[in-house]
Amino acid sequence: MKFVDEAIITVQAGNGGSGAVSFRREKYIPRGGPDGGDGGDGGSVWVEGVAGLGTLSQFRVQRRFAAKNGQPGSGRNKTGGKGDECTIEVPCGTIIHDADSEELIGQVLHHGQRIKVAQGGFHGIGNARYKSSTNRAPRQFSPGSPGDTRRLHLELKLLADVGLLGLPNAGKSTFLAAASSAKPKIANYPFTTLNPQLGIVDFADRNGYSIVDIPGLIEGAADGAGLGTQFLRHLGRTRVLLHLVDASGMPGVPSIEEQFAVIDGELHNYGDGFLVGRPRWLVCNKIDVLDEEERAEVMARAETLADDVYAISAATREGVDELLELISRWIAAIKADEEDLRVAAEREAPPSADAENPWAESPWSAASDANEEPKENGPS
Ligand SMILES: Nc1nc2c(ncn2[C@@H]2O[C@H](COP(=O)(O)OP(=O)(O)OP(=O)(O)O)[C@@H](O)[C@H]2O)c(=O)[nH]1
Ligand SMILES: [Mg+2]
Repeated sequence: MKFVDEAIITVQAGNGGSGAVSFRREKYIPRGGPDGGDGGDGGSVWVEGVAGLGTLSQFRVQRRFAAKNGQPGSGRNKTGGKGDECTIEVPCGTIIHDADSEELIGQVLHHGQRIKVAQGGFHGIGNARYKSSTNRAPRQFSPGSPGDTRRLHLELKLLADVGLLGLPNAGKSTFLAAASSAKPKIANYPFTTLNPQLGIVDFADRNGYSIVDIPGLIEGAADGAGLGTQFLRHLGRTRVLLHLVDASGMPGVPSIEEQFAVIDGELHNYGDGFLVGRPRWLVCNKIDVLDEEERAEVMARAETLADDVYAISAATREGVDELLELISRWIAAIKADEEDLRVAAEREAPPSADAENPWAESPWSAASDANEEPKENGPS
């Protein structure tokens, strides 16, 4: 199964309706003036975020989207009707580029956010409006202008603060279920999780954060083995990665050192290794099956692998709340640092000083607001 979180689609806005050439013809009024009405505007194409959607796979089936043309004007000064808009629903986290120029068109971050991706054509003018003192019977009119047609490259990046990494069966989905109200599928076989899942960790007294669970990685994933590394892109903007290992030591389960090395190797092979430098905490899971002595031994070994090491049982929730608490503080501290950097950069004047801030170019910084059309002003 190939997970589709990229798609190329073609969008076509409606053409503007032509203006009409017409003259009043009524009994007893022999030479009525011009009464050709204007055309209607062509419909535009919009992309809109919808919270319930999780993939771009629908664009494997439908790749062309068109809004309707405006109607031509007609006699008796009748204006043509506007062409209907076309709205394309996408998951939140969809980035839109022009597929040909590679220009960034915008990012759909919130439910209900709308971005215009193809402008409908402007209406043509009917001959009634060309009437002047020197030309009382104009035959001029203008045709409507054509609507935009463009190819769009859509790319989905889930928005998450925390990313889960690990071999199949490490217990990532069990952890997500313990940490949030998400209900991922959990089973004792590899590749239970086939699509990324998002869960929100809620706190009564402060902001929560989101966790993304991706399918397990295996050796060679960077070269396409298993479900490959196509999901690693979702980890690209997280603030901390939790690398889960199965520490149960059960028969058939590789040692934590082996598990760690496989994932570490794949991170090095993915892209230009950009995930390697990310904050990554090692989480030894399934400690419920270990006694005190075994736990101490596993943790001593884990500490030789990583700086930040935790022990949990996702199944019994032991250690889970403590870990969630630490993550909350970590994220709060990073956000405070980002804010300091932003303020300092602003004080030192040139806006380009933002380059200091690693999150400045993040697609999730609020930079896309210019593209955001308030829904009330959107077409009905
Ligand atoms: N004893 C014990 N079993 C656990 C624990 N956490 C998960 N398991 C079991 O380990 C198996 C795999 O759990 P999942 O959460 O599906 O693992 P995963 O990492 O999401 O696996 P994939 O989706 O296949 O990559 C299931 O049978 C879980 O019940 C734990 O803390 N203790
Ligand atoms: Mg899973």
